[in-house]
Amino acid sequence: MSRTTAPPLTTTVRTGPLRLHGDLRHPADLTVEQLRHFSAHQADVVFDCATNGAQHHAFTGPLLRDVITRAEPAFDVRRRKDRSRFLVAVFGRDGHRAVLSWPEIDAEFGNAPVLLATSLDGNPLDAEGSQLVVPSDACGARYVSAITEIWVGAYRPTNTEADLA
Ligand SMILES: Nc1nc2c(c(=O)[nH]1)N[C@H]1C(S)=C(S)[C@@H](COP(=O)(O)O)O[C@H]1N2
Ligand SMILES: [Mo]
Repeated sequence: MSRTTAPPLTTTVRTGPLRLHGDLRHPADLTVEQLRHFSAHQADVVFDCATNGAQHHAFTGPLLRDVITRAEPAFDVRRRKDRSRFLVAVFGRDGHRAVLSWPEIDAEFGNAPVLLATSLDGNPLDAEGSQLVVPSDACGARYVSAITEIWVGAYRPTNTEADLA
């Protein structure tokens, strides 16, 4: 039988959970609802956008540090020089991506209060996906929205003496 009416259009594309993976003992797929199980923080931020000028937003969500810590990065938590090797890459659904370093958000290093937002200006982000919030950034490029993936891993130089040690 041929189709006589068009299928209903979906206006909201619901994202899948955010994939947290890499050098982690407990990689996880996390929904925005699951991010609400972590203790929530707020950030009132202003950042500059190259195309739209100054943007002012209020975000709520857990600290990126707390979410990654739950997944247990494969470093020795007692050793600062082990923790200092780790990178964090954040990917958006449209291909936009940004990197942070673990020491940037580690309490004993930069201690930056970077969030994984569950709401933006009071609106829940369940349909859109979480957004990275980097309050210490002057520009908006690392405020990656509609996050699909976060990779955590150690930087590994090749063919150096340190690598062989
Ligand atoms: N997924 C995704 N997130 C993104 C971008 C993008 O292109 N894709 N652009 C960034 C840039 S350059 C800015 S300035 C802010 C803009 O945020 P706003 O639209 O809430 O003002 O989003 C950031 N997050
Ligand atoms: Mo921007």
